Amino acid sequence: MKAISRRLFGKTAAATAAAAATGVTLPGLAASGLAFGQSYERKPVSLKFPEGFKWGCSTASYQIEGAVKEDGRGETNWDIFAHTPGKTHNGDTGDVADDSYHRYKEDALLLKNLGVQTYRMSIAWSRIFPEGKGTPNPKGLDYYHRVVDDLLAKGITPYVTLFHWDLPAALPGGWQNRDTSKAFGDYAGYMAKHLGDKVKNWMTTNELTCFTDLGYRIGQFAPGLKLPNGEANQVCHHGILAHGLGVQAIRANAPSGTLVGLAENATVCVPVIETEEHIKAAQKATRLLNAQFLTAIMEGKYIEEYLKYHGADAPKWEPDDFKAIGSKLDFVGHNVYTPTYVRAADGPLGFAVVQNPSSYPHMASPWLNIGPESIYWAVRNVCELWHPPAMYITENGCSSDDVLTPEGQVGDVDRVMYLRNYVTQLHRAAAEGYPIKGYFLWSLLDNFEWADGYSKRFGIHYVDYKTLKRYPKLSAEWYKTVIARNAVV
Ligand code: GBH
Repeated sequence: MKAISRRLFGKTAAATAAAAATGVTLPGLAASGLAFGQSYERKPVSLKFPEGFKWGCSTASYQIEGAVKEDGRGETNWDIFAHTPGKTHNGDTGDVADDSYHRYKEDALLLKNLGVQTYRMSIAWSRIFPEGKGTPNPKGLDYYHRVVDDLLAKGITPYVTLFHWDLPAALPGGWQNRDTSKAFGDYAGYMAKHLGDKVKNWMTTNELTCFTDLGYRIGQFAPGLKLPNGEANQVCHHGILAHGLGVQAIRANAPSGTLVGLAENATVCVPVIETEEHIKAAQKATRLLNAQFLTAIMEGKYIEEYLKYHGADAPKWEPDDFKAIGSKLDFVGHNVYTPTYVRAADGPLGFAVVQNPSSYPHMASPWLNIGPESIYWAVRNVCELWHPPAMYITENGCSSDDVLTPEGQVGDVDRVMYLRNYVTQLHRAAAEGYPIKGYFLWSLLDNFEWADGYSKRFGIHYVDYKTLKRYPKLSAEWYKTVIARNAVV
């Protein structure tokens, strides 16, 4: 007990308390000009976000829904991949996940309790078109009507992603086949037509590099292929083509006032030092390192450097492809997790990527390097290069080694640390006048983390996978306060 109180109060504090009790001013305190108990004239800096700034949470169909065989849902590439031995941690699959398919009302209540204005969710293409195209499945559409109706009734605006990696397995050749891009366009148009009276904000694809490069070049994600460079580049082209055809189809089928964008995870180039030369280098690097995806979409072409670099391996395209790919967007959604540090350098590129030392800090996922400024530079680089009318952070969050106490609490102070620092940097972007309209935290609840299965938790609600019960973590309490004050706390 003595040891504890010494640790709690320390010698000086104890002496101070004693002095206060006797009305004596300590010499040390007198030097500050303040009497004991008197406060500093603190001038608090309030990091308020612009009025109308939208706070939300983000999820994806295959990661939360489960119910993979229900109501006519067709099989997807991820069902097959996850059920292939050795592909996911522990052989985990999305068969049950968070069972959100049945618990969507409960999950919407979690959102409501947070006070979010918005929710970013995705639609499982294979619930709508079990074969990827052809005959639609009315039960699938009904389900999303129910989800959206429930959100709207709770005062939450849905932002809907059409493709978050769960590709209908029946589509021959998957993303290697150009027809898949067309099938996506048709599906996007169908959704805009049938849900467009209720959903006003659409995103085509989520993170192009993840379902193209990671699926077909690196093999870490479904379908797990390691294609040669030329064929992999063609897959990437089909990805951006799908996005473009999706934008066109949504515009053709949705009522006026509908807003269309995408959710990209462009490489975020952070200048090593905030000086003119490094800032310029980071901007050049942003354009070049994202040439295959966001740059092609924003500029409606493959830039020369990209084509030259790949030579005979460059993708092939048809005359009208870039009319679709370069379609004007109402907003750019950017998922932000980690920084890539860039400096000015001599040579034709004018920049160099600085490798992180092995001591670089990361969260529970080894890849998740902590770099709060990345969220600021994600906004600034994209805005300065391409001037989109609006931007959203469509995902930001982190994994942490959460422990549920017997009392049902999770003290994820590391997640709060991560989030607070990123949101502070996002505030800077808003305060400087960039058109950043909202922030979606990844994720509402722990879920199927792709190849990492259930081993990595990204939620601000803990999910007990035995009971499927949800528990708000400390980070949920923190986020609720941020939203209530529309400010960094
Ligand atoms: C996003 O992906 C996704 O949109 C979302 O579904 C996901 O749950 C969330 O972020 C959290 O991961 O193991 O070193 O080879 C983030 C992109 C792609 C980053 C795969 C990690 C693996 C790196 N992720 N990548 S490594």
